Amino acid sequence: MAEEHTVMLHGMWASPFVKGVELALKIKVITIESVEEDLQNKTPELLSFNPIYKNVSVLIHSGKPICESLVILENIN
Ligand SMILES: N[C@@H](CCC(=O)N[C@@H](CS)C(=O)NCC(=O)O)C(=O)O
Repeated sequence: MAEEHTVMLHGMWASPFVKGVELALKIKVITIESVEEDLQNKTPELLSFNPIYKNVSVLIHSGKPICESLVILENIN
């Protein structure tokens, strides 16, 4: 049951897009599980959640992915 409400963020430490999302999540006190992506060798999960652009950040909430940092920020607020 708890897994259904898990918030996961596929990111990469140097990405400014990911930094913005992480900051917003921190401000909102939303606990996340981070998945660090190697952009030269992306996880199958990232490729299936964001099959067109294949980039970070991707937030997964209750198993549903949200791509694009600005869309994620809108959903957090
Ligand atoms: N418009 C996207 C841009 C994200 C983006 O460009 N992410 C880069 C890292 S900073 C990325 O994942 N690059 C991997 C690639 O293009 O293969 C957003 O706002 O989330």
